[in-house]
Amino acid sequence: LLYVSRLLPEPVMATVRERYQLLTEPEEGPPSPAVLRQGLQEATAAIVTLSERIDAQSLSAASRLKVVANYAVGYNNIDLAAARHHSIVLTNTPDVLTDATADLTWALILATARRVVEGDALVRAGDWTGWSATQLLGAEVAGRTLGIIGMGRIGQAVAHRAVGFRMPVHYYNRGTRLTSPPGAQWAGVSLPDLLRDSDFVSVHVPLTEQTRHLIGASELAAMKQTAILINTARGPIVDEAALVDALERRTIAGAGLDVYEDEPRLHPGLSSLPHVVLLPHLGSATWYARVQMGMICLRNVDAVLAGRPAPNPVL
Ligand code: 8YV
Repeated sequence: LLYVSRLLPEPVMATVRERYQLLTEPEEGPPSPAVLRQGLQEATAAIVTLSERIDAQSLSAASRLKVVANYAVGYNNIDLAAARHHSIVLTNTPDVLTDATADLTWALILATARRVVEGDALVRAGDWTGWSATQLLGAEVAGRTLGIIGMGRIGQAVAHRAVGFRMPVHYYNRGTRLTSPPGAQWAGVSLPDLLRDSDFVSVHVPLTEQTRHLIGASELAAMKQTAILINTARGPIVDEAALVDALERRTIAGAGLDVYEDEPRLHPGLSSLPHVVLLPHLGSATWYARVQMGMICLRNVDAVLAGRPAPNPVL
């Protein structure tokens, strides 16, 4: 018996239905807490999304559950220690969403720097009165310094794309030093140096107790007044109240956000700022990535239920 917490793209659902008996028919929106609890309690395998909070209590009641396949690369929605304690295998969906998320990061870099959304709104509203030498001037992107916080799979994919823009990449990483690929200029630096020198600061670390509010008031204050902050990782890595304050006081020039501290709730003030671009957590939202994420979940469920090791365990 398989529990799928939400409706996934049709090719995934078709494969799910071919191979498994579904515990309940998933819906487009979030499951009610009762349905989620029951799903975890009765199923032998579950596919859940990042928006489903899987806590110690629900895992301790999940006596039949062998595997939770998280339909995401991040897994901050799941109590890892509890899963480990109950010997429930937890898996994620790495790699297939790396390019999609890196592309979206660049969409936000370009959209914020070049005021794409403001321009679109102006034209749509019928307020464009003609070309002007001073209208909607933005920031230069090519040749500027790109700061990347977290050089894992997605951070590196963002850095690779900087070559075409002739942008030196300053990265802050806990791990080992990386060698620059041909044509690129990558330099490992400290976080204060990265914040001081970067024209674009992009966040690519997972959400953990160590990274919560990694970017707070003092980090924002350390950024250039002309700098733009991009977050396609996790909302709580940035102190949103401090970010709104910095944007209101114009101590930084703008922000491109795909993730928020308390999704889908927006911090008051954020939506009225003209120099931010706000997306509804679309990082992996391509057909390719979202279908492959589902197929990876199924591969992991298949393996664990057949007594084989999961291909993408996070525990
Ligand atoms: C998902 C994500 O869209 O993979 C992740 O960690 O944030 C996104 O790919 C989302 O988490 C759906 O579960």
